[in-house]
Amino acid sequence: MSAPSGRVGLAPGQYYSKRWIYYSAFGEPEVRPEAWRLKIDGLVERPVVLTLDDVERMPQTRLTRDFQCVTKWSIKDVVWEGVRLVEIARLVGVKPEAQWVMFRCADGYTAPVPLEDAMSEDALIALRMNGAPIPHPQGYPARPFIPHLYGWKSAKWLSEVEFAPSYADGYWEKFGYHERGNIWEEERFKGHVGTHRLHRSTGSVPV
Ligand SMILES: Nc1nc2c(c(=O)[nH]1)N[C@H]1C(S)=C(S)[C@@H](COP(=O)(O)O)O[C@H]1N2
Ligand SMILES: [Mo]
Repeated sequence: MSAPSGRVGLAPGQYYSKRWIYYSAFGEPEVRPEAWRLKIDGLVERPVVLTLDDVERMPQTRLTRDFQCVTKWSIKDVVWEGVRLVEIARLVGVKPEAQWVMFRCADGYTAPVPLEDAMSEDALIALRMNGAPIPHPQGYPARPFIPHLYGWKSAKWLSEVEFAPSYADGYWEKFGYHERGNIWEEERFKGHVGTHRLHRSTGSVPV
């Protein structure tokens, strides 16, 4: 499966690192797999609330893609597995007025992405990284992953996918980070005068 742009690998202005840096702007929430739910709602014909079992039973896609944080570190060749966002969209029937997707998380973190980017063929709701369930500090049990967008759009501890008519800021966008965040266009900040601040980390581990 190819990226929509046909491009994979290290994006401009990035460097490969051996270490993930775990970010959690609101700390790490407690997540119990049996209590976890994923709401799919907003501009859809048939809103649903999915259990982890439900998501695991949907067709799974596996792909190898780099992860690229806007602060310039990238992790090479991460193996991602999960459900394609187009499958989720098909399940609920997205209305034609929908233009944006807002990801909402158990910790209160939010991240918007254009519908078009979320509907690219390699955009996933990931349940597994490198052959194992997503580790808790990295967003267990689910995080969206859209390879051509910066890592802040990969909202950890995902709890809701909302289809929306228009753009709204998420957590980082309020600090001046870009509406879309395309890695090939280096869409790091809105315009050129972002009032951005540095990410806060809770530690790092070797891959
Ligand atoms: N819930 C939540 N998701 C989040 C963040 C966060 O602070 N909270 N940080 C984002 C940022 S800026 C990046 S680069 C990645 C980092 O992923 P990692 O913690 O697995 O390294 O998570 C993204 N998703
Ligand atoms: Mo990031």
